[in-house]
Amino acid sequence: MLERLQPRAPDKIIGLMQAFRNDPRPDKIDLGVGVYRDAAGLTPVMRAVKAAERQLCDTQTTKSYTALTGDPAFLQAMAGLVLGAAAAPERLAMAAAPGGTGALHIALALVRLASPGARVFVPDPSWPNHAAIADALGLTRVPYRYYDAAAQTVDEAGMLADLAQAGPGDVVLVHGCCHNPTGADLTPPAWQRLGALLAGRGAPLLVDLAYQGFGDGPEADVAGLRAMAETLPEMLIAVSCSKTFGLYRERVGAVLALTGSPAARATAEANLAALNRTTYAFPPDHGARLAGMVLADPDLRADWAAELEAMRTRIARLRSTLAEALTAQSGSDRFGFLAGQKGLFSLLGATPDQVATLRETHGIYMIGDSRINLAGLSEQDVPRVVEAFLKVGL
Ligand code: PLP
Ligand code: TYF
Repeated sequence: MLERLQPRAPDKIIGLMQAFRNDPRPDKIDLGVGVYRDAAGLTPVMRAVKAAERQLCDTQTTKSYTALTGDPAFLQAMAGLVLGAAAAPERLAMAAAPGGTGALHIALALVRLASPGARVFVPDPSWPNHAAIADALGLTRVPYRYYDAAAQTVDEAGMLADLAQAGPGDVVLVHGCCHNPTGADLTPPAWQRLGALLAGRGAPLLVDLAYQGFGDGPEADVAGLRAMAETLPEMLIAVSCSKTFGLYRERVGAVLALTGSPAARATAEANLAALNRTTYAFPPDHGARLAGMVLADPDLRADWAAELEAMRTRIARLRSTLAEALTAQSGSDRFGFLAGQKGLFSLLGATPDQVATLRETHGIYMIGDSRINLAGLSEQDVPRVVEAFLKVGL
């Protein structure tokens, strides 16, 4: 039977990660996979997470099962971090999931249970897993205009025009902040206009929140989604703790589902529990518990917030350093947009040939659509990277 399986193309981002590892050149530069890196090129275990892990190791008395929806303390802490006071707890159904990817899968599976014919409106471009997950669930995908590549900004008029097609039973996927791959985010007034368009349309938002704290800070980065929680009757949020807590391989995430009433909340949560049960039963606990401990302990939380802020400012500094160097060397301001975009990623605007030459000739790795991870740069790499970008004709 298994010989009937069709071959599959590997995930392009994961494939590039492997190609980078296999490249023997000592001066290669990885601007590919989206993980935070410090000045030494490492993706550290955050200090507060390490401290919580030591504490957990010393005090944990059992590893017996938790609940199908995961550790309640973790979920309460995530609701506070993401939504603050913007959502009434009696309307909020929650479940832990393995990473933001697991949360997206469960959130879209919940949509499918509620609305089997749902169309998923996905920004163009977006993180490739959005399409992959919607397809795997058999949901129809509708791309909507999001990025104006010439202007390097959000195409708000195109987005609103396309989303006017969303109707009852559909779902609209948006990035909460630090859009992957463009780094172009909605402004607060654009969020308001999106909310006004969707209110009363019967098509809830599904917010993918994977980079809280990497843009303008942990509160500012969720201002848009909090405004939506106050405006819209229903909303789904798929949260990832991979970047914000540096917990990548532990697989920590959560679905937060804002429902229209307390009765709908109980039913939604029972359905989230059932989806978890049939997929992996209990979601992973170790990393989720660490995130919950960090957020609940004032000292650990303060240290985590300080380290997150240092990560955020390093990314912002690299953005302006690269933009300034490119501006100086090219004698034009065509790279100025890099400084103003948010989070790990921007699209350089290079052709596939230029991307290939940068990889093959210069040892500089980026995704085929010319997405770069700014945190992959070190300050001393900047002159070489700038020279290579201009040499290939950018
Ligand atoms: N959503 C976006 C836009 C991402 O870039 C990522 C990757 O980090 C995720 C969700 C989920 O990541 P993970 O499953 O590792 O938590
Ligand atoms: O976009 C990225 O690089 C990260 C990491 O299937 C990632 O979000 C990439 C691909 C994938 C899972 C995670």
